[in-house]
Amino acid sequence: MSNTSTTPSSPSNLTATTAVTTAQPSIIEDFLNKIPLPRWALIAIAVAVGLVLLLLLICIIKCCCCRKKRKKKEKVAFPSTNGSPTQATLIQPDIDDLEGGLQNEKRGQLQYSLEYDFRSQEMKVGVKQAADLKAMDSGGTSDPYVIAYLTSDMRKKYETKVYRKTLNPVFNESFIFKIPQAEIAESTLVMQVYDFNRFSKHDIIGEMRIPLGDVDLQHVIEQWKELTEASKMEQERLGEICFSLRYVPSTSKLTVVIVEAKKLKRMDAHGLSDPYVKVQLILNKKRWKKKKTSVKKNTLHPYFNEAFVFEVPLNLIQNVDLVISVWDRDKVSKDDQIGKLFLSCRATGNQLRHWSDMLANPRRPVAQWHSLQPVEDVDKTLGLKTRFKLSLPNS
Ligand SMILES: [Ca+2]
Ligand SMILES: [Ca+2]
Repeated sequence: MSNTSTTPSSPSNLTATTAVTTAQPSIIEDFLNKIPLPRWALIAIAVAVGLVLLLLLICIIKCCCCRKKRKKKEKVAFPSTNGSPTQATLIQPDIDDLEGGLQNEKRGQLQYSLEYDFRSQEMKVGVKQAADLKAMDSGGTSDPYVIAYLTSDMRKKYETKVYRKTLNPVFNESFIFKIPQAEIAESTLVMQVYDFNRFSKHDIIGEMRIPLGDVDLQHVIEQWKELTEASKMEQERLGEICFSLRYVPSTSKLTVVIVEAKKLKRMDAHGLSDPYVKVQLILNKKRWKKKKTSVKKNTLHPYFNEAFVFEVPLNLIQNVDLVISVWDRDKVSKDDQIGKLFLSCRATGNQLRHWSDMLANPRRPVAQWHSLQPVEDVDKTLGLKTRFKLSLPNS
């Protein structure tokens, strides 16, 4: 034991000490010599302290890095706001900023009036005029028109005339909505101002939503209101379709010409849609006859111009439902319905008008645009349960 211990008295140690002393003069050496611990213990302590310091340093660096990463993550999470709710809570302040920015965009104002007749249960909506509308066309103007509807019955939509090249149109049109008093509180009046375009899809300038539950309908209301950005829900429209109808009673021929569709909903994740149209006749709630157009690949604005002739005797024309549905062809999975609508004597609004125009003008083709409606809604109205669901295109 004593041989290995490095006491300063041992001769071998003395030579080592003098060697160190010549290399690093006295003060540190004196200090170390005064500490009553062997040299190896001092080295061990020094190493331990060094290790602790190193560990501390690593901890500090790691903490700093984590904080930076977390900040980066918050920034990355922002674009995918429709992601998980945890992300949404993380980025709350940024979303507020964004919404503020969008709402600041001026879209113009709309003057409207509201009058409810409690006796006839009718809501009279006046679309008076608009001012300072946002310019949507390259010439710095717009071609505005207004679509008005109640959320309680989306099938009934009214449209004003289109006013060309103006940002301050005077509409002065009024529309009557049948709505029971009991349904008023749940319903919202929506007025959307669109810019008409002859050769491209119509742009929405802005909209106004008036929850009728908040309105005092004892009085006639007339006021101006600022237009806001159209809500996402309404922007996600299913699309519109134009077709003409012609009925010749003497030959019992019903001719349906599917002209074109526009603003169709995008159904394919990596593309647009591959639309085609099915034309179907339903008699007494049962599928009777059907035909379909060709498929137009990768477009939301397909042009078909395809005619279909059905034989429908005059005595059946009152009992027949004409169902027009737009489908998206898919190679891998089964085809999806984008939207549909039906025309017959039991239809409402635009559809009923088109059908009765056709009957009132025998032998003359009558063309009209229609908004596609959700498949479930139309099927429900038609009374088609699952077993009557329109068959798949391949069947
Ligand atoms: Ca325009
Ligand atoms: Ca497709």
